[in-house]
Amino acid sequence: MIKELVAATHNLGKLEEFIVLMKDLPIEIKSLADFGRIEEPEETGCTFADNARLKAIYYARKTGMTCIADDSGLEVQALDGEPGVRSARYAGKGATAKENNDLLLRNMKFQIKRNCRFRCALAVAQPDGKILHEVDGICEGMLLHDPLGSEGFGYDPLFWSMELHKSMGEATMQEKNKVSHRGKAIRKLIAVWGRKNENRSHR
Ligand code: ITT
Repeated sequence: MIKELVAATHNLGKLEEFIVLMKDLPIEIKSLADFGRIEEPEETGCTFADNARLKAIYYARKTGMTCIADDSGLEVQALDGEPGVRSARYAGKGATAKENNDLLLRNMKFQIKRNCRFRCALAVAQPDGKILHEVDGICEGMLLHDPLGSEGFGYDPLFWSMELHKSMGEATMQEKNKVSHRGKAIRKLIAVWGRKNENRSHR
């Protein structure tokens, strides 16, 4: 079982969620802040899974430790899955969440069909570049016409969760983690780790 894991993200919203979602595991979670300044890699993948793998391997090599990386984003059906893998840079490189959200609302102004989903791909890699685990998670919702709430990060205030009956921007982190794409993906990973331990103890 892994004892130490670097949550390899520069996104503080994701980092906080990782820490809470993995708090009951006997794993020490480190953040990239523990390793000084590390440049971000170019996210050249065409899918969330490609980019999660790319980031996990890149940061594992840079830190010399096992890393977990997340590539995630919002897919809006009426926009053929946009912003998708470009979610963080929808309004341009270095765009703020507000700039991305404003552009999305403009592009959806006359759309009645507002189905959307958050997707998350997670990859865990060793410093030698070996991928140990890959999991994913999806969270379905509807795109609001105006932001609601100030919790969470990114597109959360625009995302209406049918399960929670509120926007992700109104949900507490505990509520969000129960239904979110990242919560589902991390729980899959924890289940895989649990199964591996069971197999070992039966040998
Ligand atoms: P790292 O690559 O350092 O992890 P990032 O923010 O650039 O940070 P991504 O490339 O995976 O990460 O982009 C994810 C973007 O998708 C993120 O910036 C948000 O705009 C959006 N997003 C992902 N998960 C989200 C969530 O749970 N709530 C709201 N927006 C989310």
